Formats: sequence, structure tokens, C-alpha cells
Amino acid sequence: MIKKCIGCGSVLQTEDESLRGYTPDLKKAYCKRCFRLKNYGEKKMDEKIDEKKLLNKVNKTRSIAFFLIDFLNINRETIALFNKIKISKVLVISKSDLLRKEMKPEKIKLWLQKTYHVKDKILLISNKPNFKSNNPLKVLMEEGKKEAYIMGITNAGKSTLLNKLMRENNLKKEILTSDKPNTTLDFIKIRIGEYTLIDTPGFPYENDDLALLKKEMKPTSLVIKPTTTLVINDTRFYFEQGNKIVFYGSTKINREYNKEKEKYRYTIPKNHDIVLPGIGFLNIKEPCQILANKEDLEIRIDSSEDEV
Ligand SMILES: Nc1nc2c(ncn2[C@@H]2O[C@H](COP(=O)(O)OP(=O)(O)OP(=O)(O)O)[C@@H](O)[C@H]2O)c(=O)[nH]1
Ligand SMILES: [Mg+2]
Repeated sequence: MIKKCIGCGSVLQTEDESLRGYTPDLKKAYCKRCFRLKNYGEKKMDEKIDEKKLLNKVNKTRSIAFFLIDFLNINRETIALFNKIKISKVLVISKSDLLRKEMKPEKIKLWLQKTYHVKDKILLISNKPNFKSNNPLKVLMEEGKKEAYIMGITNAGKSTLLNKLMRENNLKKEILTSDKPNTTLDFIKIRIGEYTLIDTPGFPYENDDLALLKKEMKPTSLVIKPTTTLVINDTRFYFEQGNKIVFYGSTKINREYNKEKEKYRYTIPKNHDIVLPGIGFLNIKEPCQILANKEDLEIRIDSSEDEV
């Protein structure tokens, strides 16, 4: 009989230590990798998740998909991934405890509809008890579905959501969660009453800063002097005129200034954001011209209260 690791969903095996699911003893609940990740925070295997295979499999079903993204990772690229899901789908903003308190759910939903043309249901969730989360099980009931895939980019909080739902329904099982990418490696089926929820491996996402933001997102005001280049990680913005801008995202990222001119010109309209995928965004109130080192920067309407 096939037995799966309860931590990552891999089929347990005793044959090859270099492959997924290895355990020295098939009686164990976790594979060696998950045991080490759970107990020592260690993660050695560099896992590859096959995005196409995952989507093909889900798109062949009649289930519903909940796609999780945290607010700082909402951008063109992640919304494009969401749109590759062809069955009924729901966009779930995870880790909503990290949102600024002024950001009201209804405004965020309107902004998503306007900016990214999201036509599907939108939920806001958090694993923190003081945040009033929407309940995905309620959506299943409303939609008359019995089975749901919990999808999303890696580290979005999919397994954490399932653990929370299991706890609330007095189920003891616990899927492994961590702030490292690709913790879940295969489908993990969970039965909650009449519903089946399936945890899935996260979509790979090029970003080293996924888990840096731990507390409520605080804006950082930046005063930019004329002819100055603002450098945030590997993205550079040369400002011809001075400007006052606000950075939303983790304060732990690398930020510095220099004077180098860059290649690609952008005209930023009033009240727009420059998106730094996975890192955050720069909120520009006053229209300006910038030169950047990247050709395909995403510029979008900002999500602040007054604009939506
Ligand atoms: N602040 C906050 N952190 C959360 C929340 N949900 C999950 N996290 C943290 O986010 C990290 C990733 O959580 P996981 O549940 O492992 O994410 P996942 O989507 O299953 O990740 P993969 O299996 O790698 O695709 C962990 O460190 C969690 O503690 C939340 O609601 N709020
Ligand atoms: Mg997971």
C-alpha cells in the first residue's frame, strides 16, 4: 500500500535517500526531509515543481480552486498564473493580518477588479485569530462543490490554511509548513466532513524575499533628491526631479542611492504604484519621469483609500 508523508505529500520510500519521500522506516509519518525541516529548520533538496502538470491536472476536474496570494505578491505575473486556472476559481488574499488596518476588504476587492479585472470571488484570510477571515468551506457550500484544490504561489500559506480548517473541525492531522519555498511537494487530500480539500505544491516564484514581512506592512517615506537613483535589491530607478514617495514592503530589503542614469524611460501618472514583484511597491503620488534598468516594469493604479 502506498503511504504518503503527512508533511509534504510525497510517497514514502526506503530505497533512495537522494529522492523525495525517503525514510529509513516506513512506519514513520514524515519523510526524512520533512522530519529535518520540522525539527531543525533544515532544507537540503532543491525541489522542482512542474507548474504545467499541476495546472493540467486541476483543469481536468470539476472541482473549485482557491488560489492564494499575499498582498505584496499581487502583480501581473501572479494574476496571470491565477488566470491559467480554467475551472471555477476564487482569489484568496492570504496573510491579511499583514495588511495596513486602513485597507478595508471591500476597497481591496474593488481595486483588484479594477486593476487586474478579477471577476471571480475574492476572499481575505489570515491564520491569526484577531483577523476576521472569510471561510472557504462556506464558498464550497454556496457553489455546491464537494472538492477544492488549494493552490497558489509557494509560501502563500496554503498548508497553514488547511491546518487551520482541520483544527477548527477537530481534526488532529498537521501538514508541514515553513517559511522556506516549496515545502509541500505533492497533493495532500484532507477530508473535512463532506468536503475534500487538496493541498498542492506552490507555483515556483522567483523571489528571495517571500517570507521577510512578518508584521503589519508599514509604509516607509522616501525623499528623493533630483538626479538620484534609488536602488532596491536589483532594481534601479533614476529620478530626474525630486519626489516624495512611499515604499510598501519589507524593511529588510537592501536599499541605497547612487547617481547612475538608467536605460528605460517611464512616465508615472499621479497616484500610481511601481511594482517590485515579491518585494512590495513604490507609491508615487506626484506624476514624474523615471529611468529604470528594467524594460518591463509594472505600473498600476495605487491601492490607497482615496483612489479606489
Ligand atoms: N503573518 C502570517 N503568516 C502566515 C499566514 N499563513 C501562513 N503564514 C506563514 O507563511 C509561511 C508559509 O506558510 P505555508 O503554509 O507553509 O505556505 P504554503 O503556501 O503551503 O507553501 P508551499 O508548500 O511551499 O507552497 C509560514 O512561515 C507560515 O507561518 C498568515 O495568515 N499570516
Ligand atoms: Mg504547503
